Amino acid sequence: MSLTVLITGATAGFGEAIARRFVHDGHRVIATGRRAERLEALQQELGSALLPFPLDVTDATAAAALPGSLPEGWREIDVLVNNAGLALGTSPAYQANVAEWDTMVATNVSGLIRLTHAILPGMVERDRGHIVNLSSSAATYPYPGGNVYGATKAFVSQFSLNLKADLLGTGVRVTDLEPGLVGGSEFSKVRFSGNADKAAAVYAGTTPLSPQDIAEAVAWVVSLPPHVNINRMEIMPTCQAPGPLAIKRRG
Ligand code: NDP
Ligand code: 8X3
Repeated sequence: MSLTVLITGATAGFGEAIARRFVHDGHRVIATGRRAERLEALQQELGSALLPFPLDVTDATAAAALPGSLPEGWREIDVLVNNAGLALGTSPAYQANVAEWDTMVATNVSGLIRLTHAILPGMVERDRGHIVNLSSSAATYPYPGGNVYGATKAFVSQFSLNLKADLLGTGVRVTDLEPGLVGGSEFSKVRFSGNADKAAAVYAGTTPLSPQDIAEAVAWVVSLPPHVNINRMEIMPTCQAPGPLAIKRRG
């Protein structure tokens, strides 16, 4: 069965890989993000199964207008992949830039809930659908400089579980995906304001997960029979593990 899949943040990284994967699997994709030219390029590559639809998730009016603002024939969304998100900076909380905190909250939290709010009623009405939220291992495991980024992802994970509670008795599924270290996307470049050396250092000497690995996980949870719901999935590269609690010793 061919699904209609709306992906936020499909101009790069995971979102772009997820778009490619769903189109190759025979589904239709509404690819969103702010960089319209990248969405157009993706359509050139993948053809008419992909609809480029520029959308800034922090634009509350545009989010509320969905899915009514989509072209006829694209309004019944089967899968919403809430992927758009970002981390900005790694400063400790007492030195952080509050404008960067605001941007992370506006994108990772407010953007995600507004998209969900716009699309969920149609899914409930049709009694089927699937919301896949991109959280992070940072939702569970804190690290120095993660502060607001980690907190936004903890919100995403808890929101996902609470959505599932509200949707009990409907056919709508919710999955919270919590990846650890993933390379091959723009995530670290964005986090370090375009500093390529700092971004590359994050992955030095590692074999991180790839955006294709994340696309594989999303494709798998969505492909399961309708009575199966993966609530949350934590996925890390083999070279990563949660660490022991830190202890600061005197002297
Ligand atoms: P990228 O930076 O490669 O991609 C982020 C995407 O989000 C881009 O397509 C960007 O599109 C979009 N985006 C950012 N802000 C907005 C906005 N205001 N409105 C619409 N789209 C927006 O990052 P990744 O692919 O690595 O990350 C994807 C998701 O996965 C994020 O939520 C991230 O937090 C999460 N994640 C990433 C991990 C990693 O190690 N890479 C690990 C765990 C989770 P555009 O700029 O064109 O709008
Ligand atoms: C991205 C993974 O460890 O940089 O969510 O927070 S991490």
